[in-house]
Amino acid sequence: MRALVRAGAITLLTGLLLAGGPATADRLVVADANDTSGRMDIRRVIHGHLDASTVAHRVATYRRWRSRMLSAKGSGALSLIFSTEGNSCAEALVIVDLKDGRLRSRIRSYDPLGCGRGDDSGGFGEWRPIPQRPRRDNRRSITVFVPLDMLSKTELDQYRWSATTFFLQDGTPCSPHVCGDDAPDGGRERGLITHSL
Ligand SMILES: [Ca+2]
Ligand SMILES: [Ca+2]
Repeated sequence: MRALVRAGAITLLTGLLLAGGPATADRLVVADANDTSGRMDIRRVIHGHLDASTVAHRVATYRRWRSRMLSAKGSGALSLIFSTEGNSCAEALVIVDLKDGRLRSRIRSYDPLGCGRGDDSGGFGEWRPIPQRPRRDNRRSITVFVPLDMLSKTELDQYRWSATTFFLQDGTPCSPHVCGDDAPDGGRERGLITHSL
């Protein structure tokens, strides 16, 4: 709950869905400030369900951007970080990119021993492709799906997550303070949003 308070403006919407299907009450919208420059400044993050076994995470930005920003030659990057074990550590990382003209997402274990350092000191797992491809809802948003059985080997009653973007300006890497955004602010284990299942 503390993460929710830190997140700032929060709107709870019930009876709505992120991605179609039967009505559920678990959709959460968390606003993020217009707090960085560039096309991938996050405006809000939203979670919900695609179906009973797959959770959905929408990242909406203030400005329009093309999916090719996420290609190998593009100037942007989008990742989601997940904490599934009820502590302050993050255990899973999802990245989204454009490969052969199609958006894809992949997941792997994240910082398993570093626990908060966000580096590879604990080693990373192998990337595993997520079967459900990300969906562009419009030019300002994207929804990333994650099967719960890929997020955790054990059945979850909740998990926590955040979104991070990085991008270049004029082809030159710039300060993370200028060219990256976390939502909620703080990102990583400090600003994770709780998704109760
Ligand atoms: Ca922002
Ligand atoms: Ca932010």
